Amino acid sequence: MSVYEDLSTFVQQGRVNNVKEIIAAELGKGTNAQALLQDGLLVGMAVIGEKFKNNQVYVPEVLIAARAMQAGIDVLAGALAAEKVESKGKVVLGTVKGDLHDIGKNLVKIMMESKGLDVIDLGVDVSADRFVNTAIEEGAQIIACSALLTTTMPVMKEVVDKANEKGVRDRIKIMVGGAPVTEEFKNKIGADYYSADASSASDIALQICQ
Ligand code: B1M
Repeated sequence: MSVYEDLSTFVQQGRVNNVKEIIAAELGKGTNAQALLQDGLLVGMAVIGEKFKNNQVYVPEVLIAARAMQAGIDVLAGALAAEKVESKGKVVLGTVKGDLHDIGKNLVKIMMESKGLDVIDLGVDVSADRFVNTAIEEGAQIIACSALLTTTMPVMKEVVDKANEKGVRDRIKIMVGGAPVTEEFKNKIGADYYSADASSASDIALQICQ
């Protein structure tokens, strides 16, 4: 089995220590961090996601797999992020109200920070008010919202409405993303940018701030 297959299997089995050990060893050998993420960790989580959909595994198994994946990302974080440079802009990031999924959001944070952006991470279950008020108070150029549930996507529209209400849409751009979110949905709610993955989200954020 390749190291990527091992990583995928250990994520599925929730074996935190094995995941951390493999990643640390591979980084030591100079293996590409993005490849360990894309071809190992994310593959394992995709398998679990598919099994969850088909009722072959349940929430506890998903949760332990998610912990193993997050542990792997934590070890990778240093390698994914470039050296901290002077701040190129400020982003207020979070997962929307009612939604507790944070692995993708955490990846977005790592990638944005690797581009020199200053990220204020509000965590999960973030209300529209909190997104907009924090962005105003902190002088952020971007609000970045993540949602993984179809039932929580409408909170993104609340963020757009709240920003309109406060009259800040000319200076604060709203980015949306997460598995169920699409370009079409972004257009429908009047947000500014959609991106399918963490890497393109960080590219767009950097363009906005430059
Ligand atoms: Co949940 N869950 N979950 N879950 N979970 C999904 C999302 C689901 C699709 C599974 C399924 O049925 N196949 C389904 C949603 C169905 C729907 O809405 N239509 C679902 C469900 C139903 C639920 C519960 C309701 C289950 C229950 O309790 N019965 C519950 C809800 C809890 C809540 O939030 N209120 C729940 C709970 C959980 C766990 C706690 C067990 C765990 C989360 C742990 C955690 O996040 N700390 C969990 C997990 C792990 C998943 C799956 C299996 C994996 C999600 C993940 O982390 N993927 C997921 C199935 C799936 O997505 N295939 C599922 C890896 C991550 C890197 O990808 O987050 O998509 P992702 O991020 C990507 C892109 O989307 C993008 O960048 C990343 C890649 O580079 N991206 C952005 C993300 N945010 C972005 C923001 C941007 C731009 C890009 O700009 C701002």
